[in-house]
Amino acid sequence: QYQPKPEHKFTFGLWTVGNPGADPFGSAVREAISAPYIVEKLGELGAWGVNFHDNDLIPAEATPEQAKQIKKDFQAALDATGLVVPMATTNLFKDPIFRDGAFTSADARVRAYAIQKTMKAMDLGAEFGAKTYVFWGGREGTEVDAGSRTLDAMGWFREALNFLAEYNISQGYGYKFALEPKPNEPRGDIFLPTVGAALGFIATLDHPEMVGVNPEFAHDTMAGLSFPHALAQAIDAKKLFHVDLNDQKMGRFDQDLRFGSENYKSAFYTVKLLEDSGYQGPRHFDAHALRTEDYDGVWEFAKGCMRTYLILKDKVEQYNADPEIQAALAEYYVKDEALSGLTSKFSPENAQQLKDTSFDLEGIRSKGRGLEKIDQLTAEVLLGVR
Ligand code: GCO
Ligand code: MN
Ligand code: MN
Repeated sequence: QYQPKPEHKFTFGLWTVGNPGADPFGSAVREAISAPYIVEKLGELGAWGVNFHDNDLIPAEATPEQAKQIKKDFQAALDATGLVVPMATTNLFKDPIFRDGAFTSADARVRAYAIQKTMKAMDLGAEFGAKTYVFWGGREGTEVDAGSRTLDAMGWFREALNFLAEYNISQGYGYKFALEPKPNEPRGDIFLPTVGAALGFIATLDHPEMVGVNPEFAHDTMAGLSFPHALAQAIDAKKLFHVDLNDQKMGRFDQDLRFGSENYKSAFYTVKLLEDSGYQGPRHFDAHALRTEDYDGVWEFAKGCMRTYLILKDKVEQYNADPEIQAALAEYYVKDEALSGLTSKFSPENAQQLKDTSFDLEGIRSKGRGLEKIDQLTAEVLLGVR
């Protein structure tokens, strides 16, 4: 039970399990491991796929011959394990050239280079069959709002995405783009900090149908926002093109904790939204093992992300089938067919009838909503006593 299988669509980035554990105060604690080895291990653990930034696979300094060999070895590992590459992305944050932004740099040369690098990274992703292309604007932000860059940046970001959308079409890659919002870190303030901000921006692009979001659990949680709320908005907008699962304590530095390790209830509602909505995309874990760990700990971490997801999926089924919970929910969702008929669509007649309706305001006001009971029942499902 709770054994991950490819049909569960669990994916990891090369940069997640391959993270050597360096932080701003300390050096790496684990030696680097190769992409084919990561693929082999993920295959053993039951993952479905693996994702990469261009430079996770091909180091920036690799010669064309080296790049060719790396791709050959990686493909061989994919063939041997059956793992797929559903998503690819660009590293637009490590190189010092991106110190003040990539697509939104105030330097036109940097903006052009960022687009060039992304086109090449899209070529690489397409070689391995990736269908989702993620844009995480890690360096797209500021510490200092000089001149009118805060406003200009929106235009530059739009220009870059419009350019790359046309490139996608001209190459026939069929990518869906997924913008990944984050409020801060590494920049003091990152542009398009929330799912809602990204959705608003997408509507201004030349190809809004091609572009959705990649919400991440930790990013909303860091800022004290609710991840399930952000996820729900993305689902409602039909813009959930990808999802980054992990965990995080609120108000901390970016922790990228094992999925479900910290906020059990939010993790439960995350899985519930993904499963109940029929989301078909990858369940991607954008997290890494604690710096305290060696590679045994890394593989425990990877297993743990998937196992907790499956346990919570089971809990969702249990919750959805629990008669007492469903009865409490039926009371919570007060139905009134006649009123809903009036409000579901405007007409002058409906408006008039609604104006003429009298409500039992005191009766409605004085009745509690029953949420203490629902929440306790939810807690008991999660705590395993129901
Ligand atoms: C972060 C981000 C990244 C992106 C990755 C893929 O907080 O560092 O979540 O891990 O998801 O670059 O675009
Ligand atoms: Mn993150
Ligand atoms: Mn992420």
